Amino acid sequence: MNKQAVVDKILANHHTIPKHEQGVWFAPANIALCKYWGKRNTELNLPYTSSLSVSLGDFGAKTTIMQQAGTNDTVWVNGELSNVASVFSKKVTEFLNLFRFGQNNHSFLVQTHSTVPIGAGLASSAAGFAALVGALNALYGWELSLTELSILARLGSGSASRSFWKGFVEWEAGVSEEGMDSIGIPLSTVWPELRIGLMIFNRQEKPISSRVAMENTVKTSPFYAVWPQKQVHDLAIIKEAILKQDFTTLGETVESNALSMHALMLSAMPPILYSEPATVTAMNHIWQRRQAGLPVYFTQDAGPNLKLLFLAKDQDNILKYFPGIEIIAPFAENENKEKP
Ligand code: 2P0
Repeated sequence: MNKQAVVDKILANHHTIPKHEQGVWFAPANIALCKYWGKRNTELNLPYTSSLSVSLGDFGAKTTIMQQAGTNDTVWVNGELSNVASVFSKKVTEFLNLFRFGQNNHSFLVQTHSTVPIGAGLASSAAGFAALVGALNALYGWELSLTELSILARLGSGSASRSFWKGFVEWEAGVSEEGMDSIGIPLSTVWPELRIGLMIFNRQEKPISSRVAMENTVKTSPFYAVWPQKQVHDLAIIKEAILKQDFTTLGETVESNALSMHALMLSAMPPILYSEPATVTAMNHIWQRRQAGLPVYFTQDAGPNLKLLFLAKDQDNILKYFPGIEIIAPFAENENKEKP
């Protein structure tokens, strides 16, 4: 089954002409605590393993979409017109091709405001595709469930399937070939004291996309065969730690999960190394502080930046030892829907 067949199946008997003048949607970015790394189906972004994330509250993408005359889509990002030849515009246009319903006399005007640095391993594609799908749903008046939106957004980017809810979200790998069971599912547990600190060393576009890196890892790492077992193990522990609000177990497992994913990449041929010298220096700093009694852990995605995990009670100390980091309270009231 290809992407179009999945879209057509979900949208059977739904409007193919916009019901409204425009559609607007905000989607939070999300950080995986238990990572997604490797696809059993690269066309549909179906993963080998389930993963689990926490959404970043107000950090994300707000997208407005409308139809316009002419055949070329127009994509604005943070107030700037994106070049039609850019990788970003091409990705958006290619994804929108799934939603043209054979009507080629118009195109889309897309305006996205992202509070997440694009391409810096901070899940910008997750928020971006989730917001785009949400905005299409609003434009056409489909009234799809968040689960259905999660399936559609996954076709754009796997991690986008987790960006439809606040707080903790599991993306169930599913077993079906067409992926209708490969969906985001929110966890009911809230953990208001949990904090994420963004340690950003580099905001540049990453040299190798996670898509390509994932494929190369699966194909060439001699250790990939043990990754699914590690994931099943870590996911169970992380879910229980969340349920019991056991921060030490959560932090230890999250950090180990991220480091194992990066170890897999290092064992690929050719090797993939997202860490930079600043990343390694920061890791050592975190481990030293932890040894000195500060409960702080990290996770790392497909980029050199780190995300710290800590609790609200330690915020002053965290800021003392890690000055300049951006702190996110994932369970705080989300104000984004009111923002322009
Ligand atoms: C994650 N990452 O679980 C993992 C951990 C990065 C490291 O999902 O190919 O943009 O579009 O499905 O979702 C980043 O990869 O990949 C990612 P595609 P995606 O968050």
